[in-house]
Amino acid sequence: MAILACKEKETAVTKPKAQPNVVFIMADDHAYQAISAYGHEIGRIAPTPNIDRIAQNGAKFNRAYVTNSICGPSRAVILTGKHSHINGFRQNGERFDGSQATLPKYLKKIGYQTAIVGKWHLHDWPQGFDYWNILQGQGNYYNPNFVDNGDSTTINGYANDIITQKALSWLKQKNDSMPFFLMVHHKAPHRNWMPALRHANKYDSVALPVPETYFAEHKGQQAAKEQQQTIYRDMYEGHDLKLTTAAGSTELAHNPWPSDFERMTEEQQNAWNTAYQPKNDAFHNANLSGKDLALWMAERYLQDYLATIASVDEGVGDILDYLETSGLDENTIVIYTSDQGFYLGEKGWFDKRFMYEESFRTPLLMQYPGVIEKGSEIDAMVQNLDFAQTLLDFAGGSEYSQEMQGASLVPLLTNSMEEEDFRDIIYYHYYDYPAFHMVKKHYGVSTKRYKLMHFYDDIDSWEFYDLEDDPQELDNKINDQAYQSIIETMRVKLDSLQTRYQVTEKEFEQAPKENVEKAYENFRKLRGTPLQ
Ligand code: SGN
Ligand code: CA
Repeated sequence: MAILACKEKETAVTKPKAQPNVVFIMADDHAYQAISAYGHEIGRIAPTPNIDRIAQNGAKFNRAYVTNSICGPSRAVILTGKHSHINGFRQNGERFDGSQATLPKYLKKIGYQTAIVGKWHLHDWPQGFDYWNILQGQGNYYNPNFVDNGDSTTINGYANDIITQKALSWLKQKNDSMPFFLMVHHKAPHRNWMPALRHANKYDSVALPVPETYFAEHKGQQAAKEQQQTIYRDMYEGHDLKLTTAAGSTELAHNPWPSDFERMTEEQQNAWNTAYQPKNDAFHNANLSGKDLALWMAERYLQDYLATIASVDEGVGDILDYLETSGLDENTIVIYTSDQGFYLGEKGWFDKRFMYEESFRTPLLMQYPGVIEKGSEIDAMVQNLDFAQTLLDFAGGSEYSQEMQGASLVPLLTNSMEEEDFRDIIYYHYYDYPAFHMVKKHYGVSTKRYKLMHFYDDIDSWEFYDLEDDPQELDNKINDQAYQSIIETMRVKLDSLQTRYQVTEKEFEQAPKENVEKAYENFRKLRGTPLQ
């Protein structure tokens, strides 16, 4: 149980050591496209050198997926190792039943001290943590409210910096005679993408790549046609794009939730205006419309989104530095992930929710010196469902995984299993409708090559993709004769996974029609009149 501060860094890859510490760092809505270790074009312009250190020190999962691409549900899956319909938290806004068995509770049983700082978003106080200090609700970028073991306080500063500081303070005062599990949950890069003041102009002078599919028409994709997360249609000019009403003015354009800006101190507001006013004035003077305006919106969105990540990356660097200088790194597993993926303009979108690749996938990097080979890459299909079992396995508590629905990733991480022998198909189920962005309920299965999805509730629409021929998922082949036999095989696999995971009829219920109508009305009002 003691911390192994051994200095034999170069030891060959071996069996897991006894009771490693765990630092689990999770961002909110961090697309893998925006992590340079993943090799996307964006990473060359906006590198994440500290997050990449984890990939260099350990493993990069190239096919990590979630089971339900939305915040609260993803967090509940991570804590329980069970699908949403089993842990009971299917959509945002529900209350997590904190009395159920969770990873931190099991880790405590086997001798760990446990802590969480940052975003929680499960609408109940955390259970199973010796220390918790969480953002109230979604949290704000500037001067956020934190709830510290029950007491709420506003802390001046920038959310990601405060979260890193809280994590470091806890690490410095923890009990050194016990192994620990620390969850560090960042606010960024969640909407409305407000960068730290020091990063507010970071990407102003570079052209960020707008995806080829930015003006996609969603042919044969009814749910994609009916969503409300299209950058050039659904973003709020003031709140999301930080635009002002006119050149020379600092008054924000359309913004249904002024509190994000109003809570800034006068000094912060002045610094913000100094950073944004020249670029906003230039926008007004350019008088853009049509496609040029849509492209400008993508640029502004990407600039802000990536600038919020800069502070997360710095925070990861501070934590890694601390682990290294204290010698703790030798016996500490460090994980970097996100609660789901995100759209950076692909298909015209921001947000997540869909089972299409960008939001279905999530970044996953893991280091554990001497156990996980440096610079390794894992192509097996893994899910956030597997995290709890993996950590229990490393910690010597796998007897507590019996009722969990994932699989331990330890054999993959220690090279004791061929990737082909891991699972070859994964299950997905999204429920959050009607809700923000009006993405229809859907479920489906995916192998590395094929994906079958069914959108339901007030539509009934099947989609099928051959990811090898059509990685951008533009060409729905559900009615293509050439694919009928593989589609049939995928339907059988879908049925058998639903049986295996105990999905019952209850999961396919429709939302009351009046709730859907009310939601459409509410979002129409919130939207106001878009720029043309
Ligand atoms: C907020 C956002 C939505 C986002 C949800 C869920 N609007 O409501 O765009 O989809 O959170 O995000 S905001 O303008 O108020 O930020 S999640 O990460 O919590 O699932
Ligand atoms: Ca999220």
